[in-house]
Amino acid sequence: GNLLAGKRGLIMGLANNRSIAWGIARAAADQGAELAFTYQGDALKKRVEPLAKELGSKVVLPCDVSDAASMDAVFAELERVWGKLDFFVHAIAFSDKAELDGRYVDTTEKNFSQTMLISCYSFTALAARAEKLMSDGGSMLTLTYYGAEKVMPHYNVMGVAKAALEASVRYLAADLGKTGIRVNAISAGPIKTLAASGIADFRYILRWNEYNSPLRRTVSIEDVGGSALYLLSDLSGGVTGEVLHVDSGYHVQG
Ligand code: 0WD
Repeated sequence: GNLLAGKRGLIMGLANNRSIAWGIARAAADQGAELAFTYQGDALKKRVEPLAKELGSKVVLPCDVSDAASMDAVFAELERVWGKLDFFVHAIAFSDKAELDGRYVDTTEKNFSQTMLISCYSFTALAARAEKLMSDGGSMLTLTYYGAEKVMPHYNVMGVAKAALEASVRYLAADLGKTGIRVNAISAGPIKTLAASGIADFRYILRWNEYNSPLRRTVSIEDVGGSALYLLSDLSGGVTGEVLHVDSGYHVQG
């Protein structure tokens, strides 16, 4: 297909071939997009580089979103090599594993701030930088979870951060719409990735979703990739500020 032919996109949050970012990147590359990737720290470099190469990407850069200079460096390099950007995907979240268990009320100030910074503020910080490369419009996409809307077991402070992230999607959409930039989120059902392995009882959560969603199955990174294609391409030209549930319909029933 060629839904994204001629478009250049930045994918952030690829950790390995089970990452949601990988499902989105593969779908985008399949539709003709030219991609750049970032990885967090040297440990992930050796995992991300071969994956990027597999999709023909020549731009693979380090980025820690808790460091402003590191984000600046990414966009300076994209400006140098591409001059413009058509889309970017933010598939990044972090919280202290110890707090994805027990009670939300026991959250520490330190982990609350860190979770909000990396899982919520970073999307806004990156949007501000990406805007400068999107003078002819563009599409920005982040990943969220139902724990933003309803209390979900063990999601705790991450649910609070995702609620703030979903609100920031709406405010960013309002700010950036005048220049044709669209800002949306996908609320994905649970998928067994590296980040998810930090959540206690995750296997049980997967099974619960399988039994209690209209489609009677969990979703895959390919499901998320397919829906991302719609939001990243001109097919969704009239859509902004939206949170699209890719969760086998769990949110209407669960
Ligand atoms: O069930 C799931 N897996 C769901 C995930 C359901 C609904 C939403 N999501 C969201 C996550 O909250 C996240 O926002 O999707 C996004 C992608 O998550 P993923 O694909 O499940 O997880 P993973 O493959 O682990 O990638 C997330 C990556 C990190 O990996 P690890 O596991 O090493 O933390 O986010 C990156 C990192 O590569 N990351 C950072 N990148 C730059 N700077 C930072 C940072 N400070 N912190 C984490």
